[in-house]
Amino acid sequence: MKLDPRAHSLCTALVIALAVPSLQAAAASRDVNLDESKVGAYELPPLLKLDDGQPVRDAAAWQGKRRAELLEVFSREVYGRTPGGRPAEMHWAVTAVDRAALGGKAVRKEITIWFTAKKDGPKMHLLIYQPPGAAGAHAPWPAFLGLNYFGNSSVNADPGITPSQAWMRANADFKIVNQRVTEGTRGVHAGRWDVENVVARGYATATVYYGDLCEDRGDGLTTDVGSLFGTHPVEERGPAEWGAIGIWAWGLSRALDYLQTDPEIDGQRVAVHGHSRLGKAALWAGAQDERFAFVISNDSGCGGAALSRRDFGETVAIINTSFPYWFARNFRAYNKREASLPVDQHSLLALIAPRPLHVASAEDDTWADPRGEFLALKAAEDVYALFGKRGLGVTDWPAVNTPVLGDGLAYHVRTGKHDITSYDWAQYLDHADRALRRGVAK
Ligand code: GTR
Repeated sequence: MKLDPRAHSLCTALVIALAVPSLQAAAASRDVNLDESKVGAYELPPLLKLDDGQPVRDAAAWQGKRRAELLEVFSREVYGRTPGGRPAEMHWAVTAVDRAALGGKAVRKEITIWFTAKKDGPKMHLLIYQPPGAAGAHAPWPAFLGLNYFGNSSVNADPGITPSQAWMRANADFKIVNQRVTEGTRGVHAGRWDVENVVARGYATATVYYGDLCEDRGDGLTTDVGSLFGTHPVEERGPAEWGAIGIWAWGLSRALDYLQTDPEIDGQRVAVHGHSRLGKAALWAGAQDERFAFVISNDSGCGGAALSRRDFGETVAIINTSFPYWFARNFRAYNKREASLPVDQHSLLALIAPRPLHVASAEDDTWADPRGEFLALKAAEDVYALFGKRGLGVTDWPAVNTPVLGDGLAYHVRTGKHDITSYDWAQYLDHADRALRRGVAK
């Protein structure tokens, strides 16, 4: 559809207002393209060429050299460097178990993980639901792991989940005004987690409140996990020092550390997933930590699965301005200069190869550039091919509600808005049945 320029800018402002109300005033005044016919030409940086110009011809050269080069670029230029792995004194305790949760349909477990020896130091709370039944009968269970936005008790109305005491981002729908919330968010994101269904399909599902790791605001960088590593205030950070996305990704790996010790969970078959900003974190976690067996990006957009060079929807300049604490300071050098980035987001997706990867978009989520998410995945196919994986098996962007479950890679775009729905979960579960089930080839 061709629109006249005035109608286009009006429509642009309207779509942004619907997608991201808090950014409406700021973003509408900036230059956001939501018109496919105005996307300019771009060239993606090569995946299969080493920094010294030598071609990458096989999986060994990719794993042995190219992978490390690209990880280094993302660490230095995009997300910032992850300053360390599992702290030596990290320890945990199972604080509650209910073997008859959700009306007997699930086992609920709560675990507190302290990152230092101190009980009053940085910590996170992990919530797990798993299918009922004695450990050993069908266990260990393959699992999904993701961070949540409004505390563990937001993922289900289950009155038994311990509510979070941590700081929460303001949200008019849930009547949160930058405060510590206890009961207020119980069950508010139950639809996004689909716990009953996931458990009924034979999977465990585990989650941590992202605010336990890094509060989603500039000041959050120096508290919690940031404090553990001496992270500097947002504008005083070294150019390659990490930001919130790096911290959230680090927390996902620490949750996996625990899951790999839980005898009822199959730690070799854990999928990491995330929506939107937490989809960016899930991809970065999956790229760095090869223990994640399956990676899922739900509407992760700019700085996630969407190509930065494609001028559609949110841009590098907009995201760095709206959220200066999410990425490394170095990333700002690419504001309006995406073509000079030594990587694009297809390189991030390729870092997940040969492990199964699922990218999902929503038709009305133009801010996240659904087509750009598909094209990044398509471009990552070259690396999957090195491992003998056929990839998506389609050349064109699939129609809405026509999921593509390929070899190693899967993609779907559904009708509707920026969200996670039971339709999305149905696709992830179908993919997981192939990717995570014991006895089924990956
Ligand atoms: C928006 C941001 C997106 C996406 C989204 C979210 O404001 O521009 O990149 O991360 O927030 O996380 O919901």
